Amino acid sequence: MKEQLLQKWHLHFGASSPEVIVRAPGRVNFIGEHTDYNEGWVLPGAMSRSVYILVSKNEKDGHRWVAGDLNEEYVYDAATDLPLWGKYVEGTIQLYAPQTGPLKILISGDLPVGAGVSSSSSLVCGLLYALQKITGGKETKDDLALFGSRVEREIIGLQGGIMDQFAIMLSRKNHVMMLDCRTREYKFISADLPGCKWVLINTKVKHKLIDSDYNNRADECLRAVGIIKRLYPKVETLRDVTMDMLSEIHLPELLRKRSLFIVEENDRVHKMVDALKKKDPKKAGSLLKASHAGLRDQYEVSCAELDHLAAVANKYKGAYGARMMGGGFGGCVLCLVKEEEMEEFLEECSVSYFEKFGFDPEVILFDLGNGVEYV
Ligand code: GAF
Repeated sequence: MKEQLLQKWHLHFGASSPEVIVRAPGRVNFIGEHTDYNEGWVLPGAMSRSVYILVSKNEKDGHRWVAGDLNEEYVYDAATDLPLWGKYVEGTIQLYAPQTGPLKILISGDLPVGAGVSSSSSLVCGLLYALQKITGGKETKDDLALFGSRVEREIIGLQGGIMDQFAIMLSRKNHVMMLDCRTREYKFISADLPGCKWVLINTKVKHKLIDSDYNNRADECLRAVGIIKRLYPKVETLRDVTMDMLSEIHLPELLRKRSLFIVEENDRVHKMVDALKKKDPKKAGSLLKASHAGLRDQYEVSCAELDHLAAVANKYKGAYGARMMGGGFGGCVLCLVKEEEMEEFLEECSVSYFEKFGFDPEVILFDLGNGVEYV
């Protein structure tokens, strides 16, 4: 991989080598969806598939940024009308290292974009890690993850949480991270279940969360908290809400559904940790199924393609369970499958998907890897 990256770099920037090369993985999330911006719990990990970011100072020639896989190159000045990836680059530099001079940047890798595996946060976190090396910054990876989440909120305008950035920065090979999004404490748990494999199937329905209903969901959660607070003043976010509180309070139906999903999804994170510790794939699978049903019916962030794949997977005898993953409105389904059934399972899902929608989904096999690192 490094050789290929350097070749691309030399093609665009000539003979000199980059000062730093960073690998920033994609994020998978086993369970705990949309709970992060409600200060709840999540259970993500880092994928083996990654974005690579190569950076050097470029005092002489000004900013030159290249998205290698898109064949897009920008000689940047503030008036340039940037595509979304360029806005992430610009925002990260402005927020973390506004005094750094012009940079040569090459972005490349094998992480699908718009598939719900957090490619934009991988870009931001990878760039932060590279900029830290170039500027000699001393922040911890936790601090950098918080910078990453600020880019999303303050520059791009997505009211997201901290899950993706913590997973991308801090993950540990073969483990998932149980992260408390209020206290920011985390611990690692082995995600190995005997005789099983986790796999992603990408609907190829691309989503840009900023153009979706994502921010409306964050807003609905805040509105629900506003009402719940009248009876329970100590409630700060939906993390503090219990089933008993919900049964006592009269919320408008829409807000009741959203709140119920978050309360139940938080509970499922704890139950999934327990299932992983007990090496219980049946329990893990039933939690995935329940999570998908909630995301579809209560939180309403799924789509026909995700629902179809999840339904086929959840009916398949050799699969324990499946659910849509990430922000929603497109992207991937995460499935837990018996190892010896994997081939047939993927065939069945692909054929059925093609019959219904007229194009093939993409199978994404992955291992759980480490967080950002220098290459
Ligand atoms: C996106 C956001 F960026 C995360 O913060 C999280 O809310 C996720 O959607 C849904 O769980 O990836």
